[in-house]
Amino acid sequence: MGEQPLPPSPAPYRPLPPMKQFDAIQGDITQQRLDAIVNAANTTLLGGGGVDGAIHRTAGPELLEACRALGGCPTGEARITRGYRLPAKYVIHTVGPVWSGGRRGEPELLRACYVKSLRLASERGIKSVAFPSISTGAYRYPIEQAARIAVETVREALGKPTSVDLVRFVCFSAGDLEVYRQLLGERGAGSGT
Ligand code: AR6
Repeated sequence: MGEQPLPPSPAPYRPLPPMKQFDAIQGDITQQRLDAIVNAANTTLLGGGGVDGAIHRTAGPELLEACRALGGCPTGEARITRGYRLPAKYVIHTVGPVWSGGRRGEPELLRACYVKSLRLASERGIKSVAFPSISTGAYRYPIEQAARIAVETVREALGKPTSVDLVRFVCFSAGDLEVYRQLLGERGAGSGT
């Protein structure tokens, strides 16, 4: 056999556009070492149970002090503080709607939580954000409907100019993770663009 022809010379190197991604895991959001974690707070911002309680316990009393200075937050809006003793640098506090059947603006308010949290993140140049399943605990929003809003809203936001290039949904239960995985799988495994 003669010599093999040389392979064609490689195409010139062109950097790919930045990949924006989202994924879902099961875990404790307080342990996430991302730029920011989102808190499912209440309008007082002064702490509570569920993920709010866990975040305040891990962040320490400085977080409560910082929240007190904010003077509350209306439903569907978001505020930002430092993360203090958390591995995350920032906490974005957002207030989800209490579920009362779905005809009192709950879907729009829940959507606004994701939109406004990501807007605040981008204003700070934050690159990675972890979300809990907002409103689906004490506020009783049905998980399938809430997760669909979460995934669709985040997918949309990552398609627009933003500093955020990773969004992680941190599910507390295996059942919630399954719901998110199904939704993420519907259009490719978590690619946001
Ligand atoms: N990491 C991730 N997810 C968690 C964690 C954790 N450490 N702990 C709980 N979850 P909830 P809401 C999940 O009730 O429905 C608070 O008292 C939980 O399993 O924390 O928005 C506030 O002060 C569920 O899937 O938030 C408000 O008064 C999800 O987080 C009220 O609850 C949200 O459940 C807000 O209710």
